Amino acid sequence: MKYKHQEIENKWQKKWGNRLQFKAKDFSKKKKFYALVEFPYPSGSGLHTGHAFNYTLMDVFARKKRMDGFNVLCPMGWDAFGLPTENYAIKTGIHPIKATKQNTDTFRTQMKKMGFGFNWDREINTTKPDYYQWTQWIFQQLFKHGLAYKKEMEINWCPSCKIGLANEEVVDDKCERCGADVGKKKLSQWLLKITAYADRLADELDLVDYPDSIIAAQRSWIGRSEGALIDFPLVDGQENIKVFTTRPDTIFGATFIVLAPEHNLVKKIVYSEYKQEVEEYIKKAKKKIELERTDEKKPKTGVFIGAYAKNPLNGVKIPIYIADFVIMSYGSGAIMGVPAHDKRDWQFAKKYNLEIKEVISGGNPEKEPYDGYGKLVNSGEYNGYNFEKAKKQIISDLEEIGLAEKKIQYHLRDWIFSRQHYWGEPIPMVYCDKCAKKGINYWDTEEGKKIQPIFEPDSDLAGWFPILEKDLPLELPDVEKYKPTDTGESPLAGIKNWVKVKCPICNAEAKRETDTMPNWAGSSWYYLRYADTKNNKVLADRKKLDYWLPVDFYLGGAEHTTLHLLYSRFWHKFLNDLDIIPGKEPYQKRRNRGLILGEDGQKMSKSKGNIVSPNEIIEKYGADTLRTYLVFMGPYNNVLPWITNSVKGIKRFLDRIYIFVLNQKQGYSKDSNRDILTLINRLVKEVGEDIDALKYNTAVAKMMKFLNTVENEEVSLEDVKKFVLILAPFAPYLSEELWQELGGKFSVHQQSWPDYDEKLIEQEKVVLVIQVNGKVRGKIEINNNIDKPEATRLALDLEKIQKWIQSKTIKKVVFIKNKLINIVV
Ligand code: ANZ
Ligand code: ZN
Repeated sequence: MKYKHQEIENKWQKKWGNRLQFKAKDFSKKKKFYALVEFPYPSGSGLHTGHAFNYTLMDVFARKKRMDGFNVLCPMGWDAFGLPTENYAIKTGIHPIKATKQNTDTFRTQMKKMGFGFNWDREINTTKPDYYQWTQWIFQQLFKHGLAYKKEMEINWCPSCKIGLANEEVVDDKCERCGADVGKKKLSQWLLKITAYADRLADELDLVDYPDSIIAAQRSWIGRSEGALIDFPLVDGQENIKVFTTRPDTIFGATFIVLAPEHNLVKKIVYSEYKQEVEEYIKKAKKKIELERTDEKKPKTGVFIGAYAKNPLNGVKIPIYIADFVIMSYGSGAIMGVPAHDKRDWQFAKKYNLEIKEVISGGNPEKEPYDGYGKLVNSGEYNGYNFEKAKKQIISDLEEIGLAEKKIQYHLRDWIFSRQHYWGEPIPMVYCDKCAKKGINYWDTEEGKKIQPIFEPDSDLAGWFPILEKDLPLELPDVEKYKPTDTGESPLAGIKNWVKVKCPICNAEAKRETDTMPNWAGSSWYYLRYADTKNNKVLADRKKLDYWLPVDFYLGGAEHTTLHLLYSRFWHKFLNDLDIIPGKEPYQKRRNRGLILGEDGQKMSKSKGNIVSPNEIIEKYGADTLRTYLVFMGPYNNVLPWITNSVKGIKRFLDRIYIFVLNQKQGYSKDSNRDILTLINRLVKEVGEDIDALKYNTAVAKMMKFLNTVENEEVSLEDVKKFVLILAPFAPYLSEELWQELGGKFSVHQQSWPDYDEKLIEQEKVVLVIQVNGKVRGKIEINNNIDKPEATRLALDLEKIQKWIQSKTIKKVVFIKNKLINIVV
């Protein structure tokens, strides 16, 4: 009697075939549950351990939900546009469509081997025209409603990949992909006005269940800053310099002004003897990318421009500089330098020997900048004010004389939506020179007049028209070369007869947009399409959306905490504003999984040779072992190193389960004895609760403990079956095999989660006193007779106890059963 994993897994894969394909039924009377896990980019190297981990976490959860009687939607698809496939095509000449097909076939096969019960009848692929038709359609809606605009922009430019890079694709001033020095290039780009939703994207995080860390990351990415624009009049000249500050309370400490080098006043007010130096500085600054300029660690540089400004409150004369750490696109592109209380200003003042004037008490600004709280000093009539009160008072006093206005500023920028690449969704727009010359824009046309833009279209879009809706999808044409051109245009620009098109308005000869969309586009709405994957009239039927949305649980990786979540929340809100989809938020609950490291405790990577291949593990130990191991490694959101010995341990655990169940089969006792009955009932309850709370590791540990206890006992058929049922989400193949051996009905995966008898589980409760270093820090109600490790775990789980322990090491735990636990640190 031996557990032959390969035989069993192959057999059930065949038998299940399409018969046991889980279906999510639209409008079923059962309660719906939408369980979404991030869809992968199907790379050439197949499923990696991170994927296997992510999908196993979700598959266990979804299977349990099905057993609980929910109508579960747990779909899968492919986010397949993007650079790796394009680079592969450039290298090999193989068409990206073909490469994508190969890769998705590999991924699908591997996922099926892993036993993932996705709704395969709802598979989507962002690179298929019947999908990206709607990505294009959404873009057009954004345009029509004033949320897409064109702008000549300096972009981060990699001269080697010949591609514009988003800020996050620039690492240490170098291209993330090829390592070349990143430069800048001016290109006309499409932008999406995500900033128009900044407030809602920040505020409506209150409506969802995300971990605090994700909420904080999103809020900081949006970066809402409340401050004021304050005018500093020039000493010689008419103009005022507007500075943006979040700390008007420190205005008496302003000892200089800094303008961004690109500021349009610079050329006007610079004194002639400083002109040359200033111009040289501007030239240098223009070559730098923004990240380099704002890098905290880089030394501050700047030049004096000869001019002075007056402090609007006390008339003190202060010098004006330009410096590249001030960015033109933020606030007003000018700041008041308060070196006593701002780190960058402090560095700048030290370097150029400028006065450091303390105006908030509490620190020692000669030694280091003090950005803490305090009362005002050296600030005339405001002395003694608390800084918060001073802030309000100073703004309103300046407002009264017309020298200040309140201003809310966001760090969030509009989303640069153009890519000069082949393998992406063509942007379905046309530019007509003739219409442009006449100043005709979309909202002057018959169709456009009917549209009420949600936001005032704010830049000159004359001559830009969406291609007609009936002409969508605009399919990606074949090209000879996939490589972007030297001019920065996409390869599509080289296909003359594709570019040439009739203007939809005046029928004159016009040009197609040749840029494509960023990789983020297709994933910004994919969760909507799963509700109705085959619809060719609308992006998804409204009734189906009403039934399935919102996503009840969205699981993914930490790398998507800001951009993907933010972009998709933005599109969701927009589509909801158009009343095409329900709800303000797409994802009700979001959790990030942790990271699996190699056996050496390092990030898995080819160069380190520490990659674990899911395929090999499946061959050797089976998919059930791999799944159970992955969830047993530790809390799902931790950083977890791979341990091959523990994989073997899990395999042995499954071996023992196999033998235990089949042994029982020889002769079931009619009833389990009272102790076993209690144990199994408690196990069913606790494993169920653990799965719901994503505490898979403790669930598996409890099953191990149970097996240890009952392995050589007589257990009733009914109770053995219960054990097999709760094993099912973790080990779908083995549980199916055993279920059948036990004479169960066709599939274990069509059964309900077993019942348990609360009365059998009920235990006498006792109050345990918790001490840290001998001092009482809390009390907790626990089950009678729990052991020391369990009590320790429960005590350490408490927040009020954690507070006393934090990162200190635990030296000793003293435990008096049912009475007291003392943690010595
Ligand atoms: C005076 C001051 C005193 C400031 C002080 C800070 C502390 P956040 O919170 O990120 O919005 N600032 C304004 N515009 C800038 C620009 N274009 N480039 C670089 N820095 C700029 O930061 C707002 C603060 O960043 C502003 O408040 C300004 O410095 C600076 F004790 O004004 B503060
Ligand atoms: Zn025209």
